Amino acid sequence: MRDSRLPSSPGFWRSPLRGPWFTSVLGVVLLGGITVLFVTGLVSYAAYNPGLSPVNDQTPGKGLLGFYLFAWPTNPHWLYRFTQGVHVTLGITLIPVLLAKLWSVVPKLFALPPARSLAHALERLSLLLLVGGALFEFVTGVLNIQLDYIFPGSFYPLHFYGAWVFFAAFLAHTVLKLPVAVRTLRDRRGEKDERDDLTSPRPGRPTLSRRGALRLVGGGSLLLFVTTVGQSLGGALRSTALLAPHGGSDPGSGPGGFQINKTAAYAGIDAKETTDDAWRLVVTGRTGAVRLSRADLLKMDLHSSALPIACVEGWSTDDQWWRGVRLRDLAALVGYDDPPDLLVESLQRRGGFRRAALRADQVADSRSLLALFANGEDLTPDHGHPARVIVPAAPGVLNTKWVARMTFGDL
Ligand SMILES: Nc1nc2c(c(=O)[nH]1)N[C@H]1C(S)=C(S)[C@@H](COP(=O)(O)O)O[C@H]1N2
Ligand SMILES: [Mo]
Repeated sequence: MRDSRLPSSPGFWRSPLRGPWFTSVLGVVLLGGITVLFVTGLVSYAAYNPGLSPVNDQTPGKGLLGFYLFAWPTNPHWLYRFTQGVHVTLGITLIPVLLAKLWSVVPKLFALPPARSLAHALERLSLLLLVGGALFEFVTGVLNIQLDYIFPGSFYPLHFYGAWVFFAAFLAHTVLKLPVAVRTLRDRRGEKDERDDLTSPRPGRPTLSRRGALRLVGGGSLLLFVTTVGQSLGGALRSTALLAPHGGSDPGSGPGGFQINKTAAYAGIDAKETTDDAWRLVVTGRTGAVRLSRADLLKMDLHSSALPIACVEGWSTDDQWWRGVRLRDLAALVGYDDPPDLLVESLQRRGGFRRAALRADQVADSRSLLALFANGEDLTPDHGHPARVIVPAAPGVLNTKWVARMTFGDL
């Protein structure tokens, strides 16, 4: 057992960097960071209108875990741009910290005997959930923003349930370890830890101080931060988002020159169906259904609003100038002075997000439009010509493109 060639022996682990101080610093950073990730993640789920089932989510209530769900507001209009930008940018920035933290405690993974007591067995089990949960959440998150939708089923439920498992283990771990971490940091023992189960009993020669190692981790985080954050900040900084999947790509210039998620070609939109002659919008409500041509829509009151597109993947656009018909005017057209919920369906037949449901307060907001124009010109095919929905503060996925049908009524 004491054979230092085996990872179960403390002597196997020689790095002089390991020790309570190093682990505590990283732990305290993660305590703050992961709490923010958890909160911004939960609100992102609420913003998705899961309650409007089964359109937006197949398992809308999330049982007990949905206790906190609330109606996502429409103000300020950049709300989701902010919360989801923080969620994704912070998640990416924390990757080096997480990896360093796991590295700093890895000897414990191999420690024998597997359990010294029932309490010790329970503690190790909770660590399995903690480490497994952390890896699961970071890996699924990164895959989602890299547009690799390889999950069995939807990303949302996986990342959501995973977050609760992870956060429960994280809370238990915090309760157990925070007092020790605070004591360690307060004692400022920095470079000279006493013997404990993190410090190597026969450390190798240091090539880097602990503070130096922390600076390295911080430098890695900073590098990830500056190559990611541009996708949410916009303006001239957008081109610095080298790491972001859409960041480096140039969305072009002119009125349609802002980020495109799924192109018309990807969505299988047939240009013949979107001409003024062919395209009709079917609006259904209390008084029945009406079919509107683009010319009919242009005869209605047109309004403008400056709103961004903000995707769950973390990227967002600056405010764009949209012009079109207010959703609440369309509701009034089919018998609702007081707008109800709205189901929007796209012409699109394959891939992507073909329909989305909006809540009554989103429909009622005077900035919510069925947009026909962006930045003074007809919508481009990729941005949803002939008509798309745009709603303040909402996730991009609710801004359905290539709209064909709108059904008003309580969902
Ligand atoms: N019909 C349809 N509408 C859609 C999508 C789609 O795949 N199909 N993607 C949504 C998502 S996830 C986002 S972020 C926005 C992106 O809009 P943009 O491509 O104009 O930037 O469109 C939304 N509307
Ligand atoms: Mo999106």
